[in-house]
Amino acid sequence: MRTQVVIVGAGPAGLLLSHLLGLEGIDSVLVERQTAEHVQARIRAGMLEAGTVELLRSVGLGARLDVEGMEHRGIHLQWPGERHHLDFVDLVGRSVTIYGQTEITKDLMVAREKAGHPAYYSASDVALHDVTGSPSVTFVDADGAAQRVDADVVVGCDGFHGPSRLSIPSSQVWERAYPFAWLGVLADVAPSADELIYAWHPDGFAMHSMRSPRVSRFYLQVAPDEDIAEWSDDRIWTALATRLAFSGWTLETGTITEKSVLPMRSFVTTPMRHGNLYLAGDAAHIVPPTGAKGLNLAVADVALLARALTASFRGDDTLADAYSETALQRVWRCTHFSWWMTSMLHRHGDDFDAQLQLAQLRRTVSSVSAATELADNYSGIPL
Ligand code: FAS
Ligand code: PHB
Repeated sequence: MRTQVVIVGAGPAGLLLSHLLGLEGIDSVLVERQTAEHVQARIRAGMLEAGTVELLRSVGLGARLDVEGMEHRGIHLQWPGERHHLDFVDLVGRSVTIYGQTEITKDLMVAREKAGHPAYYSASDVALHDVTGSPSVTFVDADGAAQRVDADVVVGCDGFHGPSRLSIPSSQVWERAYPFAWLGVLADVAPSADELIYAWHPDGFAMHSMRSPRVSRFYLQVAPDEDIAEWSDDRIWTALATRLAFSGWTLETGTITEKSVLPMRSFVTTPMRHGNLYLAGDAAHIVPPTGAKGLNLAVADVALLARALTASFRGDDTLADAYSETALQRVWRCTHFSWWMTSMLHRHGDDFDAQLQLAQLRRTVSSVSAATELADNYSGIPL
């Protein structure tokens, strides 16, 4: 096969890039290791920045988002005895929206089906070749047949564990592992709060999020090597009720439908381009999910890369030559913000550290300038 852009990975980054390129008349082929059902079923991100919502609407992906998305003015920050709402609309004029990554993936797959761009799911032995010359990707397709796609450009959207990053010989890596993980919980119960609650607690961080008026999403700080088998549903609800406790407020419980331990790390690889190979999304960077940046950063990479590749195919390489440097400015801003939110809210270190965290939380909810800095970053500095 021959195409203009071959994309490795059909998560949100790969699917959105293919969609954006298709709107500009640029052909692409997607090569994905898992089945489409597996990709759709992955429970991951939930919070969209204002810019992400605007972008999805502008490219014909806003229909279900506008009906099922839950627009929020801000978030609650909490510690024992205190709960404070930060109103992002008042502070920076931007809201945020809860709309699960699974829903975005479904919308993108439907759009791709309609556009008719080829996508190979259940591909194995995926390999990249000659990325600085005439790139190609080889793989074995779902029927066991050996395939090769020749392209002008190859884009690695294959996440943290994909092969694309390893095709950049001189890449530099920055990494920070955190001394804790998140236990993620999905439950069939109406949210007990109107907007997200981020709670600092001596026992550890907890968050109340949601997916719909009938489905709630929760996170608990646990040890990095926590065994999920140690967490019965009762233990989960007891820990959530303790860490989210607030006078006059009740946490509603329900049937837990999914629970898993999610690792926490900060990871950046540079450069994000090598010859005719570009990286976008988790293939190039990972942020701890405390700042709700992972998915939004992948969208920002892809929006930038789609513009750069479109201009390049039309004869102007200026944006493509600047892609890595431009994308990394946002990557490092979001990496810092995610690290800052994680460091402020997760219990670690000694009592002195706890006092510093509480001082930061009190400052953030009592100072307009401090609250504005959080609101500006969380709601998404404009693309
Ligand atoms: P993805 O990892 O989503 O997609 C990469 C795709 O490449 C996958 O479909 C994979 O199967 C495929 N692939 C891998 N190797 C391949 C190969 N060799 N050949 C072909 N295909 C290959 N972000 C938040 O904002 N909030 C959250 O709560 C949150 N929770 C998360 C929980 C988990 C367990 C993980 C891993 C991430 C979470 N994230 C969260 C971040 C997440 O949403 C990512 O930022 C988002 O999925 C990034 O999208 P992609 O860059 O497309 O990467
Ligand atoms: C989620 O709803 O999954 C979610 C929301 C905000 C975060 C992390 C995860 O910071």
